Amino acid sequence: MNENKTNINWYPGHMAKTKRLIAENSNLIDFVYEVVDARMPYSSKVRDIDAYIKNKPRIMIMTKIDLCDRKVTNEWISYYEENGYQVYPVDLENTTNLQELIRMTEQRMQEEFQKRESKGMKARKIRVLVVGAPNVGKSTLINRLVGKKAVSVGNRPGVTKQLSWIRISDTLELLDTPGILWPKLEEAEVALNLASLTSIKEEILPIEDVVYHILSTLEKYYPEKLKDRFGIETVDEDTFEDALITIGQKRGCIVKGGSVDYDKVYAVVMNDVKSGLVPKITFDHFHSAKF
Ligand SMILES: Nc1nc2c(ncn2[C@@H]2O[C@H](COP(=O)(O)OP(=O)(O)OP(=O)(O)O)[C@@H](O)[C@H]2O)c(=O)[nH]1
Ligand SMILES: [Mg+2]
Repeated sequence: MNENKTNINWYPGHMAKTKRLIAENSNLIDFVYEVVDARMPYSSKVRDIDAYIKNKPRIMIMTKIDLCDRKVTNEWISYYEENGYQVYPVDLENTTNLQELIRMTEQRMQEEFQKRESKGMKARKIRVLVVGAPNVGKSTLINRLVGKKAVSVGNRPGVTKQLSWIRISDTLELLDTPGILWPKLEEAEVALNLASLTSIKEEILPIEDVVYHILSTLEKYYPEKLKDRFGIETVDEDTFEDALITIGQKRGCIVKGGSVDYDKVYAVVMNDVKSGLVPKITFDHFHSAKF
């Protein structure tokens, strides 16, 4: 997607551990919900996932549909469908009825269960691994399926700390897992998208780079939102400082003496995106992606 390489090597021990535990539980897993964020259907898709979920049947759950630019995200959905994925787009904020997803899962598993039955094996629940990058909505999905708060959620990466099985119904059991990434975030744009949309901890990348990325991505794809929300029209390396000053003045990020508090401006921009105050945006644009 981007020829720039980065040296970001943020792959904390707990992510490697999660992958190891998933591999160890592999025999217990029948099915996989691979969760990605609809605003970054490319950047938030865990790169090395096939290696440890093997050929298990899966559905790609595309969350945060309410926050994405549907036209652009639909191009990704078509792309994944053309490549054999079954995709389930969902707004977990406003959807409580996920019966269709349960039905799709049962349908895909039916053949397997018939095989089992014909071998005289006892019927059992379908065991589903829920896996994906940090903060994409894995635990929220589980809570919606159970119909109550069964696992912790929060709008920051790293909320789920351990694997846990949750019973959904007589036919379904889900394994919640901590968010994972992959060992080297080589594509700069991917790392910046993950940081912009709250899937990488804030302190991992320089915040001014992330804010620059947010503003310049808005300028590129959603200039009207850049104008409406932040009151600016252009952002490039020469005008970045001016843009920060404009935002700072507009949003009251001023220190004594009247100058702009840059840290506050960074926080304002990050928080606007994080809280969905700049809605209908998709940072991965299919036509500019280089696979
Ligand atoms: N608007 C919107 N917010 C969502 C949606 N799905 C999840 N969220 C929010 O995203 C945030 C993260 O949700 P979690 O379920 O904790 O994410 P997770 O993937 O379990 O994250 P980790 O456990 O940290 O890996 C929460 O604030 C959710 O309310 C969605 O479809 N739409
Ligand atoms: Mg979680």
